[in-house]
Amino acid sequence: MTEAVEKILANYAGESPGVIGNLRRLLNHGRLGGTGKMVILPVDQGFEHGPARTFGPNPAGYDPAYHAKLAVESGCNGYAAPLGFIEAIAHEYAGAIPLILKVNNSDGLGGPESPCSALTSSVEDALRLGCSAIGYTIYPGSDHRNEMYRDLRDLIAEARSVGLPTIVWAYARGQMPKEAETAVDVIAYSAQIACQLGAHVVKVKPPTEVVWQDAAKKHYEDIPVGTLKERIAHVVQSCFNGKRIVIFSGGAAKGTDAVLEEIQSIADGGGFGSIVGRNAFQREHGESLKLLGDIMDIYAKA
Ligand code: FBP
Repeated sequence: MTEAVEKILANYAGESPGVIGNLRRLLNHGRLGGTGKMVILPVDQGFEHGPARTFGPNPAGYDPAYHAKLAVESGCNGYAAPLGFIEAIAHEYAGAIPLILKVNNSDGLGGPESPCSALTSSVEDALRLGCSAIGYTIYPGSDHRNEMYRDLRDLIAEARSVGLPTIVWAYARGQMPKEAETAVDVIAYSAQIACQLGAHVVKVKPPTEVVWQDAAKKHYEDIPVGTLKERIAHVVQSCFNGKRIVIFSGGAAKGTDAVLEEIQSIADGGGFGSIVGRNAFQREHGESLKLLGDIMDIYAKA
């Protein structure tokens, strides 16, 4: 037990021991175990973007075993994936690394206006597969957001009743242009919604300098958001003043320097960590191990 982890968990007082225990498991596992920071490997892009876009750059990734092994070898805090990928590896990896079952998913074959992920697995599946948490995506900005919020309310209640925490992917999309999805006000707002819905861990994209909502613009005159470090700090503040864990996604594959520069800003801004998929598993095995190690080193020093 470390002070850093226990300080974070104190913000979850009132939760059931099962939920707190699984959060402790996530925070204490892997190379960053005990630091209060976390790096998770998410591999749901096969469902979200399709197999060729996802696994084409590194065909070893068509095999579900590849990702669980990568998550363990690199020392990630956890591994998140939809039902099929978790079912394929759970017999070997449950207990070896915290598994996170992504219980809803959206394919890339529908229209962009009113996105709504389908429920693709259950809390019962998560228990059966030895998972430490469930994951769920909301799309604030979609016409279907209220259905998603209602489903999430039920899922959090069910997961909590059996001691599982919920990680919420908060992705604004739907009735807004692409640049609004990552606007700093929209990211902070989406993160706040996830916290208000009862998320134990929130996951958002790194925000840009854009402020999208007219009603929010004048308030951002007084909030420093000129640098990524400042924007991260604002998102952390928006997650109950740092009392909820918020982690940031890696995004589409990019150069190593760009990835590490972004991670440094996330760490400097007080972010709790990263959930890096494509930038990890789309690289050749040795390179992805090196990059994940370098990412963890940045958080370890934060
Ligand atoms: P990446 O690091 O690959 O961005 O993964 C994080 C993630 O949240 C995945 O879980 C999810 O499939 C993906 O991002 C969604 O990305 P996009 O918004 O580009 O569809």
